[in-house]
Amino acid sequence: MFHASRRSFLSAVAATGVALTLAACGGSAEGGTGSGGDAGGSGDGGAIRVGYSQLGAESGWRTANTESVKANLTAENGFDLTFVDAQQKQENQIKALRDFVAQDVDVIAFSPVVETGWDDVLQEIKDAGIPVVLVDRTVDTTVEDPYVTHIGSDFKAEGTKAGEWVKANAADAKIFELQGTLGSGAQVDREEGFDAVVGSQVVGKASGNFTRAEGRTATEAALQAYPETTLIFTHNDDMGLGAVEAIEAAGKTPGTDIQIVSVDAVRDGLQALVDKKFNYVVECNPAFGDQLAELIKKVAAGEDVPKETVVEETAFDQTITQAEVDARPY
Ligand code: GYE
Repeated sequence: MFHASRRSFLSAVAATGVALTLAACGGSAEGGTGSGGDAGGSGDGGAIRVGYSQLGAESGWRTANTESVKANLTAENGFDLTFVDAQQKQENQIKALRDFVAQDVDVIAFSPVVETGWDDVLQEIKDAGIPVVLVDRTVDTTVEDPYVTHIGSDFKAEGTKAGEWVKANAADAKIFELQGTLGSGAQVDREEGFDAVVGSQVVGKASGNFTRAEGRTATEAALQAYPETTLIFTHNDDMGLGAVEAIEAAGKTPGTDIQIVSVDAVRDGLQALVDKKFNYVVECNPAFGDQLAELIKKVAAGEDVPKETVVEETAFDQTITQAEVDARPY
């Protein structure tokens, strides 16, 4: 099912109390780790060596997610983390994954920037017998059983929630859809969920690559191309905040002239709700580092884990208070 035989052996050894001998052997491979790593773990004492490829630092969500991962995969919690940021480039991620294979880490965790294009590297990881924990976004691959477990959001359900709010609250809306990184699980599935409810009202679509700057430029172009737009569905808060800038620069009022429905619910997005510039925000929860740490421990020990862990999320409208926004941890 998954390729944890070596890990099962490690855990069995640990359970019988000869872990120290084994850790000493493992220690001889020292020096292979640390490229881009900043966790400072020494790798001794039986720590679980995790190679983590984060896809980038494109949004408030991603920053919060990185903080949550780093706060939980600590040396004190028994991890030796090598964390590498791919700056939203798939080739950087593939390189990091190959480095992790060369370092023979215990577990590889990664958040894939797009869904396709992973076949070769996933096969290499599988051949090396290193278990993969997929974080946040998903993959679409021909490799069989490419990962042991996935933890992340139900992006389609997020899109559906957004669509249902529009259907109930802005039934005649003419919608511009501000898409995330094209080909990413978050874009593909949010769009599918949303469009299944109100897709017939979508007058135009363009990608803002999940960043504020590109969200602004895409909206500037959309205001010209689709002047009939009365509502923007943005696949994340950062692009929505860029849209606010574009709408205001065009002399219109976001939240009123053009309503904004968003996903994420980072503090800046929720502040825009209080300020009546956003109308509805579906939560996407980035703070699952604690659950991830537990999963990785189990995977490293060869224990059974669920194939899917879906993080819990809610949604917010303009009834949110300033106090709630101020209490938001990210
Ligand atoms: O919604 C967006 C980020 O994959 C869930 O990526 C994540 C998305 C998140 O850039 O802000």
